[in-house]
Amino acid sequence: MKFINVMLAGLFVLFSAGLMQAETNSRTNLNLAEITSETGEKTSFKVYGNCGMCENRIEKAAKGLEGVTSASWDRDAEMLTIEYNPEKVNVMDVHKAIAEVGHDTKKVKADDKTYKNLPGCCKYRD
Ligand SMILES: [Cu+2]
Repeated sequence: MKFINVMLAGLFVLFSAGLMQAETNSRTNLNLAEITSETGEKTSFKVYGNCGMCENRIEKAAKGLEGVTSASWDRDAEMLTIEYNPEKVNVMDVHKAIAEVGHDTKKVKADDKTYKNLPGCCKYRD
């Protein structure tokens, strides 16, 4: 009988330890999620373009970079808004990636050859 009590006590200790461990894990995950959202930054800058095709091209180029979590280009204002993790990507890389697909940004100009290959409706320079 005494033996069974010891066994039960032992099981109880193991069980409690398991629960505490599980709680610690979920707390750690929560903290990581908080840190990630705290380091996420948002910024907007000028990106030249015309149409819906431009919008897709610009957003795709920005989102193609690791660390960029969202990208939205406003056709009327010709402004791109991105959310990104500054530990993984810097904004200058985003400017470069967009210029590489043919769109001038406030800081980086697309080269003429790439620009000439854009569809007619996307030619934004005059
Ligand atoms: Cu276009």
